[in-house]
Amino acid sequence: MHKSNWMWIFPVAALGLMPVQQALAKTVKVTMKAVEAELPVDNAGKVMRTAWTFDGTVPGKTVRVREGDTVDFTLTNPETNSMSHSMDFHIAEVDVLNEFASIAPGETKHFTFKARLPGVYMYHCGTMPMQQHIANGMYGVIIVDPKNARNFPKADREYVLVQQQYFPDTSNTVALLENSGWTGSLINGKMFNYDPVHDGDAKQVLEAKPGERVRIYFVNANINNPVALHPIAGLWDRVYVGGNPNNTLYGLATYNVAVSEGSTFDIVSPAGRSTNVAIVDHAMGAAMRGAITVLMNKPDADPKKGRGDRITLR
Ligand SMILES: [Cu+2]
Repeated sequence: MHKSNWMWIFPVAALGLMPVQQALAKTVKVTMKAVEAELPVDNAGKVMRTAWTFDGTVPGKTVRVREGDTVDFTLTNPETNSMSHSMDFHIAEVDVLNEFASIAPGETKHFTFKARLPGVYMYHCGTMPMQQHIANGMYGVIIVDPKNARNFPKADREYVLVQQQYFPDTSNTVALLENSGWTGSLINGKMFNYDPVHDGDAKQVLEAKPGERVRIYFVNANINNPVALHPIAGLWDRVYVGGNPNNTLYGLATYNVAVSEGSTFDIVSPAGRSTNVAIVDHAMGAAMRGAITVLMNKPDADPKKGRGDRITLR
C-alpha cells in the first residue's frame, strides 16, 4: 500500500464512531411559489383547466432528501393570486394549526421539519376547501432516501408517477366530495401522459434496458378513489409500503394504494428480450380515462431517462 493511504485510516476510523446520522444529516432549503395558471390535461393541449400549482407544474417539483435531513421550507403566495394557499408535507411532524396554516396573497410562510422516516410522501395544499385545491393540481412528491441501504437494492432507473382524478368543474366543491363528475385520470398532470398506444399525441414513455430494476415512486393524489396499481405483462418484484424498506412486500401482481399514500414499486423485466409493460390503475374507470403508463424495456433505452432530474418526465 502506498504510504499516503495510511493517512486516511485514523480520520475514517474516528468518523465510524460517530452516529452516521449526525455525520451526514444536512439542512436542505426548499422554496416554492403558489402559481395559478392555465394548463392542459391532455397530450394534444386542447383541454385546458385553471390549475392551482406549486411553481407552475402539476405535480410540483419532486423534493428529494435523505432520512434524517432537515427541510427548511418557504412558500410564497404572490399578491397577484386570487386565493389563499398552504403547504402540508406528509412526512412533517409539526403543528397543523401553525406550520400548515394558510397564507393570503402577498404573504410568505417559512417552517422547518426533520425527515425522520424514509419513504415517498405526498405534499399538497391544505387550504379549504381542500378537495378543490388538490383537484386543481396543488400536490407533489417528497422522496426521503433511506440512510441504510439494507433491504433496498440499488435501482437502475427511477420514475415518479402521480395519479389524480380530473374534475372539469372544480368549482362544484360538493360534487368533488360526492365523487361525481370526474371524467379523467391524470398521470403527472395529463391523461395517458406516457401512453402512445391509447393516445397518439403522447410524446414519451418510460424507458429501461431489459433486465434492469426499475423503481416507481407512486403517489395517489386522487380526491376519493384508491388505485389498484398493476403492471400488465409484469409483476412487482417488491412493493415498499409507504416507500419504507422496513415495510417490504415481495412478489405481487396488484397493490392497492390508498388516497394520499405514497408507495414504491420495483419491477425487473426479463433480461435478453425487449418487452413492454403497461402500468395501470386496474380500476377500469380510471385506466380507460387515462391511468395507463407504458414502460418500454429495450437495449437502446435512453441512458438519461429515469436518472437525475429525469425521474419525472415532463
Ligand atoms: Cu391552495
